[in-house]
Amino acid sequence: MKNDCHIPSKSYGILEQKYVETTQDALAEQFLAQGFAVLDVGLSEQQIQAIKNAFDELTEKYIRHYGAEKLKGCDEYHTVRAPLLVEEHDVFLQLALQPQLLDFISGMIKGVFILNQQNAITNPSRQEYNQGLWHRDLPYQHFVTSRPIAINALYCVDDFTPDNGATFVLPFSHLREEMPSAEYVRQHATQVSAKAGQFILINCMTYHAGGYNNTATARRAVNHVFNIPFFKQQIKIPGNLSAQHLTRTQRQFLGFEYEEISSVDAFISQRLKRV
Ligand SMILES: O=C(O)CCC(=O)C(=O)O
Repeated sequence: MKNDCHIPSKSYGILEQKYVETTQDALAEQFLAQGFAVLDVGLSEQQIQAIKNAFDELTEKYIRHYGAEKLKGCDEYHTVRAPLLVEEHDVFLQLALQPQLLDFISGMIKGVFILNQQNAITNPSRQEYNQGLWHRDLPYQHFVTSRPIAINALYCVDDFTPDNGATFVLPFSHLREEMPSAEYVRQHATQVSAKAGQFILINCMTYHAGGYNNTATARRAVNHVFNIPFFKQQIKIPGNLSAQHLTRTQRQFLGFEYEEISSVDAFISQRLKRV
């Protein structure tokens, strides 16, 4: 914790300085500079509890459906893929379409963006799991961009604490191409604590890893990767989700207007509709 009394407030020789007026501006500044931030979208206790319940019910059904041994065999035991596609658990779709979250993302990714993936992730009690390894969310990529092109919004189903394996990030690592050295990791890895109901926002090029959960209960989260529409979705959403009750903007966020065009004829007729 920084002691604010000792941070100098006066300066000299500065011609330009960024000013922030709102808490959203401050959050955006933190996110752009350090590659991560925590967003509170003001969910009620009831909503937070409904997500906890849906998480457990869906995880249980999913494991029963695919079989624990099969899921363990392909390292998928701690992840439920695309929960927003399960219509009876509407809370996951609502979470992905949370207006304050989408506002923040649209301030960071200029122009169009779509949801690439949503996963319900369990960080199990006192065990290793696949998200506990340093990675980028655009894995195997070693370029960096001057503006975010993909953002992970990790919803905290439970409080994230140092004891239960809150996510570690490497601040500023979205600005350099290579993975920083082991020494840098030891010195600068930062564990991000957050309350249930908040989102940990991570630039997808910021290296991060789930922490070790040294408590007796699992630590639950739902990740959302939003990106420019040039990257294909991990699991196709259009066609697997009914669009009937969605607004045009919601359909856009979910990728309905950015599917690959099947032929030149279809491309031309789509262009003609626009004129
Ligand atoms: O479970 C966590 O704390 C990290 C999740 C993660 O690494 C991811 O969503 O890419």
